[in-house]
Amino acid sequence: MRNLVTSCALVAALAGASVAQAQDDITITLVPGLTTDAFYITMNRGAQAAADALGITVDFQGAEEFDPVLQTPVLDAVIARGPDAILIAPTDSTQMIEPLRRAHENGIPIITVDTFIDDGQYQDGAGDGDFPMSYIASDNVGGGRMAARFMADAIGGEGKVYVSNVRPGISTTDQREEGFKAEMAANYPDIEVLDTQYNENDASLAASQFQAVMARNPDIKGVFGANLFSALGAGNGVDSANMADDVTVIAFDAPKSIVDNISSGLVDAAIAQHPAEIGYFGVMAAYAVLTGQSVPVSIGTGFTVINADNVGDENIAKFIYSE
Ligand code: T6T
Repeated sequence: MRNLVTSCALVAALAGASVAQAQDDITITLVPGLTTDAFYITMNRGAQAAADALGITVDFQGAEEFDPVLQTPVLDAVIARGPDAILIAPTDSTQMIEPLRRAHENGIPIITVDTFIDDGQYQDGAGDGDFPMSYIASDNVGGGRMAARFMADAIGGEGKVYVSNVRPGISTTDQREEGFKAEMAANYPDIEVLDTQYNENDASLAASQFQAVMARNPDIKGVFGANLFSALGAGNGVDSANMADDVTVIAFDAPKSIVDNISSGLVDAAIAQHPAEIGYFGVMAAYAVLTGQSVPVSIGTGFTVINADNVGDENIAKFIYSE
């Protein structure tokens, strides 16, 4: 009996050693929407935590702007290096299909994080971009609906508001706007949603757009900034116009700068995504694919709403994005 136990332990130890060896060789590349955005920096933190837990390597390779023209050559260079899997936040739901097909045709499993390609419903036999294994992200339509409810409450259910957004074609921000408008149309008939202002992910442009909208609509009541730079810019625009007491800003995303603007009263609420969770489960899903497990075709991650009531709570600190 003792010998059997000993030999079982030995077999287990050897098996463990060979798994550890194989894990040492696994490299997953995370391609963010852009490298300098606190959202993706935080996602990488979660990805590294999963890599450490698994004993594998995750590297982070991206462009400096959120732009499919810049993301494509980065992706091509990643494909040429041949990682075991790619996690990517595609910067355009249509334009990134063909570049990602090249990775797929090279036998590299793909998981999209944050944003999706095509319709985001993968592995269902429909659409040109059906090949990624999984999509791990916030519920962006639901988040847009949440933003609309916070906005409506803050402005007393009536008045003019608009969405400050990046550009059409980005799955996440398109869905946030869709959810925001759907919630307003369904439940708040006295709120008028003005034309969306597209800022190309440029906070300075988002700030000057607020001034222009206010010049045309002096009775403007609120702005929904549909991502970090849109929200930061909208807040700065409201601040420069000295309108913080009259205009509600609801932010998507929660870098320190936006959280500081909640403390100062400039931003009313921030819908913090959980980017570290997206990165962590992205790596876990890729590892599952690489080790022959099946994976969910989509994994939804959560939100934490930060406002004046909870901004000082110690439990909130972990949801503020890393920079
Ligand atoms: O809002 C995030 C991300 O979810 C979106 O896809 C692009 O913008 C951010 O990275 C924030 O800048």
